[in-house]
Amino acid sequence: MDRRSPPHGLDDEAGALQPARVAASHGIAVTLWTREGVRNGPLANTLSEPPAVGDWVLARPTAGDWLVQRLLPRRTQFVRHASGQETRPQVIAANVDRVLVATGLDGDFNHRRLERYLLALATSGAAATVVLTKADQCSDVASFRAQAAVMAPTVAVSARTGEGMDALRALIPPGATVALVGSSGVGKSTLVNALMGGERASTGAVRSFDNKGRHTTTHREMFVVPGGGVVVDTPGMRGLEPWADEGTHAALDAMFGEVSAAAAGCRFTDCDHAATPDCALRAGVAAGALSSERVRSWVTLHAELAQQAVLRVERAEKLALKARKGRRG
Ligand SMILES: Nc1nc2c(ncn2[C@@H]2O[C@H](COP(=O)(O)OP(=O)(O)OP(=O)(O)O)[C@@H](O)[C@H]2O)c(=O)[nH]1
Ligand SMILES: [Mg+2]
Ligand SMILES: [Zn+2]
Repeated sequence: MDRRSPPHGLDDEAGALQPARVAASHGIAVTLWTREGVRNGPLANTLSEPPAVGDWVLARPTAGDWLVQRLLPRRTQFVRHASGQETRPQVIAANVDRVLVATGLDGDFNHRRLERYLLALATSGAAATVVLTKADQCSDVASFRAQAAVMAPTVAVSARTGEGMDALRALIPPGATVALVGSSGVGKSTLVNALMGGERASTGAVRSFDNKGRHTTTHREMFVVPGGGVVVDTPGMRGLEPWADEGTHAALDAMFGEVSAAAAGCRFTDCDHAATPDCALRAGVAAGALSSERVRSWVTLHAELAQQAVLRVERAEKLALKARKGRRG
């Protein structure tokens, strides 16, 4: 028997490990797509972090379950700032080629929210497309499409009439993995079902008084589109705070190119664009050369990223204190 170490630093036991893809996550276990079919995948407690939907892992097959032992490196990852008080990133989907940011034409469309999604996606490695849903509910689709197209490639669809569904299918070719994200009730699961040609994902009516969804989808799950690639349905997000990553500030400046270029003309390099004298942004807005909304978004998002930096320094301080206490005790 050959006792040499296997490649990639895997240990001797690695021969027993098999590659599998995480198709859904349920906290302490995941659903795995393996070459032997769908398997339940409990997580080994030695895992460095919990796998996300779309992750490739190495798992140890047993009679029933496949024990997830290792996370393989990610090609792309769509990360947001975890909701709640914590300061940590949360991976929404891994190894996705494209993220479809769905927003409803029944009153859900919001520039600020789209900007946040697109900023979070800018450093993910995945391409971004805006999907305007429920086109049948809107009499001015062209105007919304034009507004969104300034930010990212955009398609308008209706699961009800079938409008735009061919354009959507073209974004999910065989071999590709595509995630659908957006607020609750925008019709993500309905689109998945339309792509699948049947009721696969559960859907739920929006509230009649504000058209908001009821958080029908509760976990992230992958589906294979007949004749196409893999689509990931996700639960509606209340909001999305981009996770400040290497490159996020630069991505923000690139998204708001005219604003960041103008800011170079502020007299003071530490201009707060609020009360600091000779601010090129205020001057630009006053002269009608800059959009006040875009300036506000750029300033707000930079401030949020800076705030994250403060929180992370505080957290690092706390961890250091804890480590010192641990050594003493
Ligand atoms: N008029 C119209 N209604 C739609 C369309 N697509 C979805 N809906 C309705 O919108 C409601 C919400 O759809 P879902 O697919 O459950 O929405 P979701 O984005 O998956 O919501 P969560 O799972 O809560 O995040 C349902 O009542 C759908 O019938 C559409 O193209 N046109
Ligand atoms: Mg859903
Ligand atoms: Zn300024």
